[in-house]
Amino acid sequence: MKKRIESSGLDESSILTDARKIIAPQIEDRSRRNFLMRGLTLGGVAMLSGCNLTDNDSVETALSSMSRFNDRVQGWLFNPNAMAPTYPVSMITRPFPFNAFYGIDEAPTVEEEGYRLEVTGLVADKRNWRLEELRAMAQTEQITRHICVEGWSAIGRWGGVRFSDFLKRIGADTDARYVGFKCADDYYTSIDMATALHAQTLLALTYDGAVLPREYGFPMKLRMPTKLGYKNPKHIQAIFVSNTYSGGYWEDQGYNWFGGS
Ligand SMILES: Nc1nc2c(c(=O)[nH]1)N[C@H]1C(S)=C(S)[C@@H](COP(=O)(O)O)O[C@H]1N2
Ligand SMILES: [Mo]
Repeated sequence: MKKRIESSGLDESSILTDARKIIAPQIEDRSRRNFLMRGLTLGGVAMLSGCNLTDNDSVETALSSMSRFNDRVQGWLFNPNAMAPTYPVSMITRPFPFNAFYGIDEAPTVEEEGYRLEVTGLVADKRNWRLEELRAMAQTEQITRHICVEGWSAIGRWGGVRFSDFLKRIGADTDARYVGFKCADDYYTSIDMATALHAQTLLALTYDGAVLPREYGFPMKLRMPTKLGYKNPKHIQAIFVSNTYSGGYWEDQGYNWFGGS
């Protein structure tokens, strides 16, 4: 993945140092403070401030809005039930950016015909799923902000099955700790059960009202507005419920596993 923030001339470590200086005195609870200080990323700064970190002016705006860091923002960070902001259609970013650990031409082509979503681990019903069966379930839509840890964000419109509905349907053990994902391009990640059950966590089958295009993750991606971009797996082939930690593609290279609220 390209370091876009560097090419825009922004200095990542000094932005984070400033942000930590602003936030630290405002959080009384020591374990929360340590947690946030360790996990803070540029994506986190963007998320907390609602600003795109594209140039020095936007960094200034972000830092000054973080100095008004308050209970509402802390609630959003630490409360697994708090909702991420949603936006009007007019604010959708067009064209929506592509990102992966390779270029857009290498995005995998998955054929619908032979495709089966594998479901394994701590679930009552381990059968495979065809796309048609997922399309037959109740569908919902959201317009939310995707925040990439590299310092950009974009607003998009995703539709599909509420992931908590899917977990119920397969009889997942919702007391288990993790849900893991394996993708068609060798990407993988895992999330905590509270986020898996969050009302805005979506097994996305569409983008902007049409079938999810190849580059954005056909046949399906997990869309979580409460998590940074790299926690949102595209081209999902297998889902497993487990009590065993299984990391993720970027997480295993040092990115924060929690990656969001
Ligand atoms: N399968 C897969 N999923 C992935 C990635 C990837 O390389 N492969 N990259 C992640 C990162 S870092 C980002 S920012 C988003 C980009 O999603 P987009 O192409 O829809 O913008 O996908 C995430 N999910
Ligand atoms: Mo990302």
